[in-house]
Amino acid sequence: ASNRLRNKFHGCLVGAVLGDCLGAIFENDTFQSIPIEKVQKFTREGYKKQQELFYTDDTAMARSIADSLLSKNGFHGSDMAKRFTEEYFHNPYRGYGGNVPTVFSKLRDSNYADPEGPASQQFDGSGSYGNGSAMRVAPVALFAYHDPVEEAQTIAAKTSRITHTHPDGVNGAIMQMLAVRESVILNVSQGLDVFAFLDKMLSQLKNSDTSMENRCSSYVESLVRMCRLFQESKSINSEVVYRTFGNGIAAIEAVPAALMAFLCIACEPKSSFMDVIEYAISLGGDTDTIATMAGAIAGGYYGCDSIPNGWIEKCEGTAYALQRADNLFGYAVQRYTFI
Ligand code: F2R
Ligand code: MG
Ligand code: MG
Ligand code: MG
Repeated sequence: ASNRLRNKFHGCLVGAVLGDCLGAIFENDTFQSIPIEKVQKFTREGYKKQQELFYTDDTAMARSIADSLLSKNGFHGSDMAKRFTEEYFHNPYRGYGGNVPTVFSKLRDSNYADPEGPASQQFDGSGSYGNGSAMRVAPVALFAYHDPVEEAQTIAAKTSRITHTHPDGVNGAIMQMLAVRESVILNVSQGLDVFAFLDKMLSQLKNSDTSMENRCSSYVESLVRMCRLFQESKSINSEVVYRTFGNGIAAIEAVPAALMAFLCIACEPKSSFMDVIEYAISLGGDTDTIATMAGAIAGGYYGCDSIPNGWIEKCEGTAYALQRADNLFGYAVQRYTFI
């Protein structure tokens, strides 16, 4: 059982990196311009001709989250803010969102004294609703794996507020963390019960401290829509997903799109990690971010053994992801025995 869980931790973080690196190739392509066949031409053969596929801000920030949680044995706002910022100034060319660099500059200028302050000033005080805090949250699900779900939700919210304080940003990070957590809990050999998955997410979102945000209703609404779509048909094509949820940079579009990519594929009798990534990319739009989130969920579900070696070898940062997944596994196990 312990090896199975370790394999799922590996799959989760490596899956996130692969979704980012492969998805980045198609970033901003429209839904119509990338049918699944075009995606597969690259993900099955075309990628082999590339020397390396590079990760973007999604992975850069996820690494800072894992590093900070592990080094501080928990959430530490100033430390995490410093790591995000130093990583950004070390390499600002990872395709960061349009406005988030302002947060990094202000954090650095104020010596990280108020980790949520600069983010709360974004967009005239409404905060960012971009998907930038959901895209990087997977390590939180692993770090707090053996903690009560409320604790995991609180940490996810705190990591979000360093850059994204808008309720849709914060709740998007919580929703993505919950999806990753559940995928790691589930046993792939038992098959996926989509309705049980969605019911659990619904009750956790409703009962969580997201109610403080007063806007979790947007995501609750998305989950209810997912239930309805699956009630109508078990096989949902990508056009329905794209038209219902969108594929944009707003968390309220990208987070549900990523979860749907996982659910639509994983509920099929024969499915794989590769199918989830390809489906996620074929949605178009913010492909690196939709695929990194779908990749974290799918990797946590199927485990690292199910991930193509060719992809792992070509993508930048997979060795680091494996190492950090091991560290998080060690931490979670140690906490479990302590609890
Ligand atoms: N940005 C990209 N991809 C484009 C790459 C362009 C790059 N500069 C280049 O050409 O090299 N990808 C990455 O950005 C997304 C995550 O963004 P994040 O961290 O959420 O950024 P930000 O700036 O906070 O928000 C993004 C945009 O959303 C709109 N927005 C957000 N909140 C808003 C609000 N309250 N009111 C109005 N607009 C709001 C703004 O347009 C922001 O610029 C990921 O896709 C990552 O891969
Ligand atoms: Mg990116
Ligand atoms: Mg398409
Ligand atoms: Mg993106």
